[in-house]
Amino acid sequence: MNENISIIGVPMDLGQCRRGVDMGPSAIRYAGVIERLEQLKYDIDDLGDISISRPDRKQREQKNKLRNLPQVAEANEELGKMVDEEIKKQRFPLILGGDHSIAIGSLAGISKHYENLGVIWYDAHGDLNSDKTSPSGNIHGMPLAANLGVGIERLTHILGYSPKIKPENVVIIGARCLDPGEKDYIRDLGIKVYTMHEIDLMGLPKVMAETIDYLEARTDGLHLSLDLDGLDPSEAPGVGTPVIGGLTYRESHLAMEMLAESNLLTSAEFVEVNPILDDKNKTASVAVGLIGSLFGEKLK
Ligand code: HAR
Ligand code: MN
Ligand code: MN
Ligand code: MN
Repeated sequence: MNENISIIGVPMDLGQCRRGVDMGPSAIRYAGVIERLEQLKYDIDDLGDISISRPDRKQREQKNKLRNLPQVAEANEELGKMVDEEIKKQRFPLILGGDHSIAIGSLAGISKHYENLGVIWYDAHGDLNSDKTSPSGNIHGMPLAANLGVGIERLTHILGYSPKIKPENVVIIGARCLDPGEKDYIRDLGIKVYTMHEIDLMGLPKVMAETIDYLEARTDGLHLSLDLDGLDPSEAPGVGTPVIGGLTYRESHLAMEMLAESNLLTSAEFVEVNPILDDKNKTASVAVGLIGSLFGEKLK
């Protein structure tokens, strides 16, 4: 693994309706992410948080199929540029959210550097909606679609190119809340998905081993996009859209260790931590525990 990590906080809460997820980056820092990585002898550059412009009240009250689109798009352009710069400096971008809409900017900056970027989307949701299929108008339900080139141009063309990733290079893990439009899309494009059903049947170790083999064979870089709501709400309660029946902390910890052992990872983001909905910063601590495993705590 790259020994140099750049941390970028994205205090974004405009991709959904619940306040508090903008404090995610602070909560994860408070839970000790930097100390944890420094103990593992990484060189850490914490770039702080990018600034997010707020919509005024009139804008907020507008009925729109894409809530807060201008602000979300603008922040993602900014994030994309920063991520691109850090990769040029040969540093590993570790992005802390913020709601999942920020994965549009992350991948805009990352994917420029790879012909076939692989993505593991660890999430209860598919995030495969567009303005046409979204039941909510919330952009945090759209980032995977936008990165695949589906949706409106303001989101699909961040940093001026599209698509960012190919459907055959994506693996979704932990899904258990997919909208009808998302299911159609998964079926049409043949995206590889391990829902909780497959995880229950096969066991998480087999799922991760298959995922790693599959992506290793076809990709030249690997991004982990981990939405904390992929975990069960009993262990990660501080998220805006909890869905019962999720992955346990131990399963997730093992998934991170297997990724560390694979030595394939080139970037990562941890999103949707909402400290206001949390129980004594438990979810941020879970995120830090997972980050420790992902960066090879067991191996070092
Ligand atoms: N699928 C629903 C929508 O589009 C819910 C999205 C859920 N939110 C997330 N994303 N946390 O993973 O609105
Ligand atoms: Mn998500
Ligand atoms: Mn989710
Ligand atoms: Mn362990």
